[in-house]
Amino acid sequence: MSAPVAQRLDWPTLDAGARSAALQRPVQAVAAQVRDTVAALIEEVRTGGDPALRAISERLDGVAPDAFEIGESAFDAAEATLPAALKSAILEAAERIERFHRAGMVQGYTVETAPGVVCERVVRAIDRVGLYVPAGSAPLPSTALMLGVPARLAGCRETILCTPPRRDGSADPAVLFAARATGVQRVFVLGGAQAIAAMAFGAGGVPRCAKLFGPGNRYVTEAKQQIAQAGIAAIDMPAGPSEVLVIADDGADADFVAADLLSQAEHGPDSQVLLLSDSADLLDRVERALQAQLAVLPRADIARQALSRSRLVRVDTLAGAFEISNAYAPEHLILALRDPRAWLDRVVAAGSVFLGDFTPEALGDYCSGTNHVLPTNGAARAYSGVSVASFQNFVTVQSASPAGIAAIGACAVTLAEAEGLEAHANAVRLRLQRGSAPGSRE
Ligand code: HSO
Ligand code: ZN
Repeated sequence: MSAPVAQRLDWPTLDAGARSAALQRPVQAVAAQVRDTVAALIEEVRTGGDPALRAISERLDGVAPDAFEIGESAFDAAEATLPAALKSAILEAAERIERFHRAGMVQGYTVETAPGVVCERVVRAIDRVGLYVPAGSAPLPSTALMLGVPARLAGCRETILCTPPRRDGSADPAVLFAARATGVQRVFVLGGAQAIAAMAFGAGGVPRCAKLFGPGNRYVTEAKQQIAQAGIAAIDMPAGPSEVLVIADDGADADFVAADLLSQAEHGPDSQVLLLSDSADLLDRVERALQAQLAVLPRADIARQALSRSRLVRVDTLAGAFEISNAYAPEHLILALRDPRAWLDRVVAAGSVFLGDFTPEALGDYCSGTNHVLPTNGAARAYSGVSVASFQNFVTVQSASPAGIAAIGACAVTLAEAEGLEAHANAVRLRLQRGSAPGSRE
């Protein structure tokens, strides 16, 4: 038997310390070096503008194009190089993503909370948004769909997309095709922390964006974090490496489970993979299936590194597995269970849940309709995945008639007096007096 691919743990025998260690994400030593490098890049773009951006691209990506922006003819050329099957898959996926996201759109609403007092909430699109689509070891046209479709549904006036250059300075053609299919207006070949800074400040022809979206490597993630902390632009969510937690019972198909674990592990060496099962036999079978599938996986090297820090855990009961999962709050949760829907109520914290043997995460990654930009690193405890609402602001509106303020003014005055805020009380009293004066309008 070959060396184990992942750590095996027996939950009931672990003490509290070992349990919490088992649920640790791989240490994301946002090394001081990453923090400092990113801070320096952001500062360079902020103060140096276009020439700085060009110099950084040359230094880090080895290319400094005359213009970062993709022109119409480059879109056409990209489209011409793509196989027809890929183009129709992109369009097919976009359609289902649109259908699902459209159904979840939030409408404005109006309530008369007292006679003459009307309160409303209206929905407004964020004016200009910036999307980041990674293209490191694998270009991700699917990410262009996951961000571009809801941005269009939200009605954003302008949607900008940045994606890193390939060696020859061009952008990935499938990313360009997906961007154009979703209606993204402008695409720039610009990667890394410098792309985030360009969208945040406006540089290199990239206009300044109010909110930035999308996954990326440590530098991109750190740049988004720093930009958000400094209040320069908003971001979709704090992000980290991709992760999956699978809860499987004895009836699960070990080949399916192994394939799901590997599809997460192949994303990057820092991907996090967890399997919980009440069946030691299933864990054995999955381990064998992992070995077999790894032997022929093109990205086996990456997957092995991720798996070496991942865990296959035997638990006493499936109910216990859900407690562990909720504590961990995975980005993706796969329930490889005989009656998965019956367990769904137990899920409190997860980015996206996949029910049953025939629902691999890969469907959600690409084309079932849900979004794949999801909270990682435990953020699923309090954050949700990207939706149309992520691209909108919700503005409340109210109007009171003289009768309206007469109906609720006393309430405001009492509360203002209790808080010792006399100007507040006065603002209401003045209207109450004026409103009750002879000749005042109802
Ligand atoms: N699983 C990734 C998304 C992705 N997978 C894109 C394939 N392409 C993070 O949720
Ligand atoms: Zn994936």
